[in-house]
Amino acid sequence: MKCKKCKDEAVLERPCLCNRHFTAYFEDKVKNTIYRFGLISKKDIIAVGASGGKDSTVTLFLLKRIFGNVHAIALDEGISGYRAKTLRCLSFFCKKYKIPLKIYRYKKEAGFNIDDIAEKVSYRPCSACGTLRRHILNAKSKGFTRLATGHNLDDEAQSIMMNLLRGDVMSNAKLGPFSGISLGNFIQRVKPLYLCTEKEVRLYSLLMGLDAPFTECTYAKNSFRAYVRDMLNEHEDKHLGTKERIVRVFLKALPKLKALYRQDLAEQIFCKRCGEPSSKEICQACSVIQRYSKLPPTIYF
Ligand code: Q46
Ligand code: ZN
Ligand code: ZN
Repeated sequence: MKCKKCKDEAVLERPCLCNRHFTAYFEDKVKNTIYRFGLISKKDIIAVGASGGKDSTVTLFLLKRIFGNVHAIALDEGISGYRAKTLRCLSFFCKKYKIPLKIYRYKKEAGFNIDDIAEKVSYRPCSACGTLRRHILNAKSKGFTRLATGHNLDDEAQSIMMNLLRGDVMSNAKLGPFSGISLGNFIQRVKPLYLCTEKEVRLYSLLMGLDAPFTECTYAKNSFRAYVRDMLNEHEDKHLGTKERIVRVFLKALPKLKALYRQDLAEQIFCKRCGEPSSKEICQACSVIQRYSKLPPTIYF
């Protein structure tokens, strides 16, 4: 396979580009996404929700290059055999590129590790884990004007389909490159890799020698997301461009979806326990903390 621009050996089939042209194509795509959707401006104080994985590491790397000043915020959920490794890589990366890094631990912020609750309940801990992640990231992003995440096109196509399959259309109104609820105490979340496929992000990370591990959380196996991901990948193999089409059509419908749910999304009060914005008297994160703190201690025989 030869690059369609210079006839050098191609590193990617679609689009068919060599190392040099792919790198330029990828970086242009990210910059265009930022400018097209107005995700970040020079005045912004940027935090990146980093995990040490390839997506958030590529996001950190490119935002540092484009805007010069970025901070990394990482969470340690307390998942053995997984998070320690990615956080080690992240610390190394941040040191190398002189990016300030703050790590917050669930154990300290919520009082328990995800492993602690996983061994006491028969269901997957992902819902509790995700609720705490959103909550802690929002609470620790005070002082920043943007929270960038590493979500790519594959992630977005999966989220759109997952919400549709659940019949939860309102959650789709919170998606998009400029996502979440841009109100009050919620930090604005942005997704610079929104139009980049997972394959492109992985290749860019490899070509730039970013050394981000491609590991997956132990609890991700057999999850609903993994099911939708496999389904979309299978469809993509047979019908090239499926995921891109889902996201492009979704982007056309998004303004109408946001308008439809504007009222519901705007309704926010402040949690009686933690003071963070919430749609109920006690926010979801505080309810999670309350529920899991009451679990009996594990008895080892
Ligand atoms: S980290 Fe947490 Fe994920 Fe692991 S426990 Fe589930 S939500 S799968 S992205
Ligand atoms: Zn080329
Ligand atoms: Zn709360």
